Amino acid sequence: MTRTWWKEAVIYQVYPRSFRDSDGDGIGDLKGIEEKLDYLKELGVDVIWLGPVYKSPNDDYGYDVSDYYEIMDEFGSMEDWTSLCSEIHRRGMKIMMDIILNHTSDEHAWFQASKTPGNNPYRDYYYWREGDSEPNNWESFFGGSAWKYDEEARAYYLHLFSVKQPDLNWSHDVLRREMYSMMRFWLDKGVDAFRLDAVNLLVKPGEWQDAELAEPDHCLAPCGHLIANGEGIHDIFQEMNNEVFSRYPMFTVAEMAGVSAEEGLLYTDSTRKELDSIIYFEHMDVDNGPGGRWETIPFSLPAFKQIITRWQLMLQGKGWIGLYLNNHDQPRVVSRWGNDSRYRVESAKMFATCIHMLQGSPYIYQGEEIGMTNIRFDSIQDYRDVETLNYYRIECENKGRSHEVVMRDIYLKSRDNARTPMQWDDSVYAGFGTVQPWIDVNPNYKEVNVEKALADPDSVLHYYRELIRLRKRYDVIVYGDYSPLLEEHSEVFAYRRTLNDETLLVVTNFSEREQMVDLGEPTSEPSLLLANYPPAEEPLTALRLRPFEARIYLAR
Ligand code: ISL
Repeated sequence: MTRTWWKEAVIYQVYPRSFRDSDGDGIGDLKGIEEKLDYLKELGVDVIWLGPVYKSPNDDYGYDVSDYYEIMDEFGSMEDWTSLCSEIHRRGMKIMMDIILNHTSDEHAWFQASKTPGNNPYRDYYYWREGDSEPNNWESFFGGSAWKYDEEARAYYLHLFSVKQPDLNWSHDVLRREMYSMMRFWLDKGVDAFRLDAVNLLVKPGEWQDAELAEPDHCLAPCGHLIANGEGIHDIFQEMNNEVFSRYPMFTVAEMAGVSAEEGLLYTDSTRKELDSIIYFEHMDVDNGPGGRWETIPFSLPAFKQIITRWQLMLQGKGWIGLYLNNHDQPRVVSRWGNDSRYRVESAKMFATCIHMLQGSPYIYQGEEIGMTNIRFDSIQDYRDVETLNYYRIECENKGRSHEVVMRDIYLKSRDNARTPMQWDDSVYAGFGTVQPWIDVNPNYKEVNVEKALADPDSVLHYYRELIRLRKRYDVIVYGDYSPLLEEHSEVFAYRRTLNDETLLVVTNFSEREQMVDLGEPTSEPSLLLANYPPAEEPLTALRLRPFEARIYLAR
């Protein structure tokens, strides 16, 4: 067992726009994050992942970068960033930057320059295609065609995400070098880690063949399977590693939709010198129907367990993953697969237990640690996310579906579920700021907020602190081998972790009903390390699990 700092780390994701507004413009900012660093330190997290803070017209809230070397006006200045970075370091924490490589904003100087037809050094930074019609039938992740015609350029450009996010051409040597020096710029400023956005899409196929639209992939746009993990992608990461990552004491986590465990191993196998770890999507796609992510089918625990187990076993001893159930693109898991009314606290703690005890580095998305829930706005006017707004327009206006029916999908899956302001206290605007925020606060803020959670020893927040404390104390949580238990059970997820003479038993009830389970005769007397209910005296052979109950046992 070789100790690796980032394997031991817990990462906290800040969505800067919604974390804390310090200057009264309704938008979160860098100074606001700095104000809350003691809170994060006390929670026990090691790394703060900062969502994109670069200059951006905010079509996709920072994921459309118009200048990689400047800070977005709404968030503050480069001085504010430097101060935040040093305050994070002063508290013994580290900073992870979100790096967007697949596309820029259409307002980026490169894209503007690339429009001039003819002999132009920037033309091939993007995918421009001349002709009378779109080069193929590809659709974007955010709905509608993946091609847009530009009058000035007299050509179509490719955008896998919004029309304001043109895809960069990674086969272009000069462009790649530009990107490597941009990454070194941030590392030279003291950044400790990168979260690499959507990077398994970097390579596009040499031919622009049509996609099979009748069979959309569960999580990718209908063209996604033609693009994801394209030929030559590993060469790019080996080059990037050599040019950038290997020169710094840093770590990388790659966000990749449409990746199998086999492919995940290729990307993160430490001997291949590409990426350190991966955030995969397969387990989050179990409730997506054949029509894609807006079509919701019931959650299946057996399917979920199979995916988790496949990844755990595939990467064991070789690669590494980021563990998560929440982020800024996903609805809140307590509302999605738990029960956000009667069992909000129990189910939030249960999901946290299940995720934090697996092998990998756990990610906590802001507000998850207090059990924040999904949002339901009556009017589409109150939504802000480009993907959600496009979906509403296409479904209602183009396909003629009713407002009520489309809103049902949006309540379940909109990314805005996770983007409402952080709930700090029960004052007006939940302590996020002093004026109406850019997106409305969840009305449950009087009940669900940090101040209240700090004062309640049984809160979700105190439970997260315990989980993190356990991770720092028992190596088995970080380095132990994984083996599944009760594989056939449809309501209970249980597994074992082992390292030398330490064994951890984790048992989680994913249902609202009581479950009787037999974990087998223990080899030694197990002790209960943590549970989300008062302890019950039962042998491991006859556990009676209450709704959403979670327990962690240690045996030596
Ligand atoms: O979340 C998804 C669909 O809602 C995914 O398809 C997601 O868009 C994809 O995995 C990439 O996500 C990342 O890049 C996007 C950005 O909008 C997301 O917020 C980001 O996490 C484009 O930069």
